[in-house]
Amino acid sequence: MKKVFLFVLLIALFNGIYAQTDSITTYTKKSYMIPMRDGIKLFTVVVAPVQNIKPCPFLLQRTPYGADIPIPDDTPIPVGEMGNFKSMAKEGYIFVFQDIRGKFKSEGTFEMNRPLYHLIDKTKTDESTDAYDGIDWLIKNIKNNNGNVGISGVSYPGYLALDASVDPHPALKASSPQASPADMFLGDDFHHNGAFRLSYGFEYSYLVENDKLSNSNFPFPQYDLYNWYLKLGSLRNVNEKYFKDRLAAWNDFTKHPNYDEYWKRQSTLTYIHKPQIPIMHVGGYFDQEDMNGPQIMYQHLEKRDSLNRNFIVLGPWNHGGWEGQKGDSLGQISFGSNTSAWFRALEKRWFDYWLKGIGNGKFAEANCFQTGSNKWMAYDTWPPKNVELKKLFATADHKAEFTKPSSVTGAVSYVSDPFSPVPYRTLPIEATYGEGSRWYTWHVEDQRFVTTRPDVISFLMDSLKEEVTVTGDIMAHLFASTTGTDADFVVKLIDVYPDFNTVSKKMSGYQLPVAMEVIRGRFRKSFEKPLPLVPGKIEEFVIDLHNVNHTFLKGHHLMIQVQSTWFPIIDRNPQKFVNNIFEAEESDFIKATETIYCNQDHSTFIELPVMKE
Ligand code: PG9
Repeated sequence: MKKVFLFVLLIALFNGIYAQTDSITTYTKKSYMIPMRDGIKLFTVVVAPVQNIKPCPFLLQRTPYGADIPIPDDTPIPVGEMGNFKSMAKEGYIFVFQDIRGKFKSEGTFEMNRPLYHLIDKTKTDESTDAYDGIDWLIKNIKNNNGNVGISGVSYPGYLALDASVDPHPALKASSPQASPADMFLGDDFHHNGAFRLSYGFEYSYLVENDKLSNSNFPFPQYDLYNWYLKLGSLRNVNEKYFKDRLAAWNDFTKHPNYDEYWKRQSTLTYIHKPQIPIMHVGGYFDQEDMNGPQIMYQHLEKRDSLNRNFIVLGPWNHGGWEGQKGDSLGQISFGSNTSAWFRALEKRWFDYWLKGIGNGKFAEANCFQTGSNKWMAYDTWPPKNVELKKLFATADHKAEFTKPSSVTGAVSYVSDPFSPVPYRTLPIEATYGEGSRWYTWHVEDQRFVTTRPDVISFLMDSLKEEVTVTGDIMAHLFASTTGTDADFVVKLIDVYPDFNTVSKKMSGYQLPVAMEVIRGRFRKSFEKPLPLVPGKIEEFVIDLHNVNHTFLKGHHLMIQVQSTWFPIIDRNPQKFVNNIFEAEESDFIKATETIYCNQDHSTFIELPVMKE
């Protein structure tokens, strides 16, 4: 969730700061209730230049988080304090913020991730038709517009920007969905490879569905939630004790434990197949909410991008990390430059070209920051083709090597206990969006806090004699068995800094997770039809660790890490197969021994696209 623009604007107004500008100096706000085709009215804020200048395009953002700026209509807004939009504002844009159906001041009913109903039934409304109707009204009713509209947004608003690009209004000329989820069962906010994102799913459904008029934080009785979620026990207790069947989204999670029609019809992968207007997808390698969406949607649309309208930007960011922050570091990790300002300039060029005809319209297919070496790289295909696929194998003596293990029987085992799950980040686990939350940086957290646990196993490579750059999608192939009948596996690719890091001593030995992902074992063959694991049977688990662009520097080590709990971001797998984990009994939760195979016949490895010279 991000609401940086409004926040910066408000601070500016309360402080009475008025900035110097070269051209347009002042904007003003007006509010409207815009009618949709079914008569429902949506609350819309239009922030337009006061000066009578040449006609401007619109930049639209739609949101479930509250569009209003709590100042009276017609209050002058100084351009110098318009947050991320400052440089665009100076040259003339009309900024529009709209509450979606059923949220805050808009009429109608909210539906989380509303499917595109109009594709099947033309009489129905959805986020695409609402964007269309809003745009139609804006170009006809707001004076001094140039007839062109762009749409952007981060996360939910990014997903709304993507939806608006399906059957778009003819005035909608370009879009930039940023950190937009694609599929909520396979890889974004609520599940990853079928494993339920408990703390996020619980807290987010309360956030948006507890109250129409606010973003609600669940009133936890304690600060550190590791024990709170553990004591919660079976997920059936959520409704019994807290939500009382009141939250539609949570109820849907519990009723749809598999990848069924409910998930498919709201997946953007199901209904968006080609870019109908120019689209610039934006994502962060360390996005804790929607890392996968921008990557897979770009790849999905690229297959049918005959008119070259599909572009991608990937940066070293957490969720929306290019907004309101410099993007020069995340947690302890430094990126050496202001990556947000770099992106802002590109974003301005993007909309200036499509909406105002400024510039030459030449945009790199992919602008993907390279972490480790800390530089922006432009590619004409993404992922780039000049790579060699190399297998990094795990060995029975806890090493990682580029040569296949020769042993016949090598394997490593650990006991996974759902009553003592591995925390996904260092305690305290603050409420996701609560005070002091470190939710925003856990994707770069030093993994030494778990490396010594007996239920986390690591495979370390010797230190590198030459740097290795991994660019593109990385896949883990885990050969494993369990004594239970279901199991989760989390695989991480880690950059281990030298024992004595001369660049920054405090980073010595740091274990930076370059990529990590979970799979719920029952879904190894099909997300639609879960299957129990057979105790003792060796199976292959293929896990997509997503896109990276990272240089492992000379003297660093590559490390593979495997564990079977990641709590409470991922709910506890009972480890005994049950039909619906949301209805598991306490007695279904059992300890299990997991074995990872590292031998000739079953060799666990991560496949790395290594950049050729
Ligand atoms: N990650 C949030 C979200 C996006 C789309 C659907 C549900 C949740 C967000 O930050 O908006």
